[in-house]
Amino acid sequence: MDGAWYAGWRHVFKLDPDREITDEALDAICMSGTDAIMVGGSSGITFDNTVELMSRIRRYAVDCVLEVTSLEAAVPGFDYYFVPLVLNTDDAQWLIGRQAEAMKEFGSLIPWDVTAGEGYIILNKDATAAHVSGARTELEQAEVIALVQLADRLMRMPTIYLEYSGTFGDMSLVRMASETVSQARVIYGGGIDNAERAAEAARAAHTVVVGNILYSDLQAALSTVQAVHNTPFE
Ligand code: 1GP
Repeated sequence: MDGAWYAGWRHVFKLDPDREITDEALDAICMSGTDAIMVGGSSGITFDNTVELMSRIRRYAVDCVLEVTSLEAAVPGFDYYFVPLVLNTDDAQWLIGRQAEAMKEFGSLIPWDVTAGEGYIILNKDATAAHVSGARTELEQAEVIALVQLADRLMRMPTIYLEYSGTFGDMSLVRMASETVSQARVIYGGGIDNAERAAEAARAAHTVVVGNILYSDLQAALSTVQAVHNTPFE
């Protein structure tokens, strides 16, 4: 993980191409001091809305990464790419099938030096991503840690994303995951809606992702940047 393009990212804002964001709000987000903007979402993602959002973010110097969840919306021009593999689904298309399809289609065009896999573990049963991918979210702690070990040690995944989108997760589990990994970076996302929660997540995970609150309380969202940057990973 040392030296990788995502290795220094502590705070990331996640923007959904399928949701409206004003120029003023986008300016504040891109100038906030966040380490990167991730573009991604679980529904309504198209080539056109992804290109549109990318070109607006590209006016700023901030790093911009696309989380690629559909072949149609694999847009060139981002700084970096994350490819999620859903580890807690029984539906193999979300673990490896769609990704294999993408390799078949675009393998020779993929910029490998700026592309990294995400071992995705979805832990909120109400998250759209859980519905879409058929994720088994009701996992015991030991089962989650087993997946983390598998992703880190056996698959050598560079990042492992504990996804609680829409709800604040179990920080003791996130901490345990971060303590378990030998080389992967643990990314946490879900339900961060104020500076206190951001700091709590920053103590437990290597990278903290803030999404939804950008659309409902921009000031609260912006306050998470400093909170994360002022909090050491323990
Ligand atoms: C979503 O993990 C991110 O993919 C962030 O979650 O939208 O709940 O902040 P929230």
